[in-house]
Amino acid sequence: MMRKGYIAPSLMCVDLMNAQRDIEALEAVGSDYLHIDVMDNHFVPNITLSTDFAKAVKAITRVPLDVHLMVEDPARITIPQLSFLGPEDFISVHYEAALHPLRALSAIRQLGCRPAVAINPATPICVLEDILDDVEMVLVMTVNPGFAGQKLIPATLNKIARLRRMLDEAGHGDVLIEVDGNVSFENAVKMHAAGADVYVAGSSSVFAPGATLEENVRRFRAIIDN
Ligand code: S6P
Ligand code: MG
Repeated sequence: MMRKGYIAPSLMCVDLMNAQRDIEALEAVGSDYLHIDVMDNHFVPNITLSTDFAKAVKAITRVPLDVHLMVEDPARITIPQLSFLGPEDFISVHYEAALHPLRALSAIRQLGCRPAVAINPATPICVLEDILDDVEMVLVMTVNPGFAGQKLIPATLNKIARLRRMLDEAGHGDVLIEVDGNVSFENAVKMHAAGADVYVAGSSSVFAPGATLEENVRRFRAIIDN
């Protein structure tokens, strides 16, 4: 049985000089989450959006936020800086970036937000086995983290399917699977078939040129809703 899909446009791809206009358009057309990439130029070789940006977005939208932390030692400074988030918002930490992933996940829970763990394409799903009680979502990177506009790593499709099976068999069927990286209209079909729930939509779908944000969101939703 196909599960309901949720769309999470990636704000790293908005026109920064018109961020509020784009966020309002994404809200009006019914985005389920707004995905915010926070990087530190150490865990990944880039710097994009910040916790301050997330705070500014939170002030102008009712859409839940999905804050993806690509920072080393996230519990030290970054998670406490997100204390303005609410119970509807996700914060994800990378398994590879937290020396003590369970400590970081419990810091998210203590903040009153929804904890999620993210894994790089090269990280096997078996490392999640002892974390599943502590997460509401697993974010599967389908490209190496750091940049928009990359190509899907094909092996990650099978990984989504194996993770779905692992979650169901472990009695954690309620844990969502999020996919992030080159989630194009074409790749979303395959990710949906593999069992993904939350789709980070960036330059290869919702922000693709040639159509409006509204048209692209509608086209995307038709794929993940069927
Ligand atoms: C990448 C980041 C992502 C990107 C998204 C962009 O490190 O975590 O959330 O913003 O992947 O989408 P696309 O379609 O350009 O790959
Ligand atoms: Mg991301």
